[in-house]
Amino acid sequence: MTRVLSGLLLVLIAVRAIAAEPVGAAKPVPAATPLGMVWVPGGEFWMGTEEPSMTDARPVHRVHVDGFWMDRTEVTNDDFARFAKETGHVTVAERPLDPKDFPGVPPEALVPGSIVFAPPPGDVSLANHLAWWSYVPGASWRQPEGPKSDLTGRGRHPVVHVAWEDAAAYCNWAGKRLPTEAEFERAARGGLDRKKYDWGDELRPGGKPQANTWQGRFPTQNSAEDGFTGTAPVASFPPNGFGLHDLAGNVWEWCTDWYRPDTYEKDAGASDVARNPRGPADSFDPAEPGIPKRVQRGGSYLCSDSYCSRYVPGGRGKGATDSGTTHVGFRCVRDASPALAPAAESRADHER
Ligand SMILES: [Ca+2]
Ligand SMILES: [Cu+2]
Repeated sequence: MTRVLSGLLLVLIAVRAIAAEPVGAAKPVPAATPLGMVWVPGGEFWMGTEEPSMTDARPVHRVHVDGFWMDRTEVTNDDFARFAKETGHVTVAERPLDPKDFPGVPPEALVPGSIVFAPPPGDVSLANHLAWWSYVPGASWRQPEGPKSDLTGRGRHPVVHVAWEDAAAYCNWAGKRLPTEAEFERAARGGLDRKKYDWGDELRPGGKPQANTWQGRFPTQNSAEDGFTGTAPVASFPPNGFGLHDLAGNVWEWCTDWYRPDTYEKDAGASDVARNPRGPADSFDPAEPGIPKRVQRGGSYLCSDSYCSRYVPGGRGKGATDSGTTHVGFRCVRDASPALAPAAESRADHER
């Protein structure tokens, strides 16, 4: 049951801020804005975090990304429903399971489904993520908690239970693509430099929660001080400096890059500034070798400072490409067409 186990990797990690320094100057916004998208100016920034426990996000290194358009919010259930209706797309979680992929599992047990979060009845070891994740037959984006659930009242919530290829297919249909990991972090930082959070150094400025995460004792007590125990309708929280919502918390978001823990080391060693990095050529997660994984970013409503604080802008996540869960979604980006590209971003800058 690789699909079940491979989506379960959440690592206990905390983060600390590091000293600030100015980032590359913001570029002007092109005139014609695609519907529902926001311009993320190209430039250089410090990518990663020096947090010692977050070994795969080190070292902090210089990265340049070209400007691009990004969806202002995560893709919603309403959005995804339009796509599924128009294209007939059947998500990975809805497809029959191939017995070849699950040797030793009896055929009657091969029921399509997905991985659902369920708080355990009592305290459990935070090392045992199987205590709060379970494979639920029939769970999919249409029925996020299984056959007895549906999307009533959740049209504006982010779509969940999407595998990487479902997300990529949606973006392709929309004339867009998934972001690279570097693009996601550039966007998440909102023009700020090496801040602890997407919005600054303070978790709750003025006492106001800035993202949908977990308050209370994970995974048994969710006090929902931010107003939400599960996913929240997109844009329920203030936008960051670029006008983008929920790049921290709510749901993890798929990126294009393959996941490897040594990507940053290699990028940092190869040049002073990594330009438009697209990730390694293949995937390797020492915790689950042999399971191809892509990067996920932004953390989710299950992130808490006591368990997993990888919703911070430098934090990295990963997921088996064929697995979605109750807290994995996505959004799309689009390249600037040459006609729309800001004049200030010169050819020379692009091609260096
Ligand atoms: Ca919450
Ligand atoms: Cu987390």
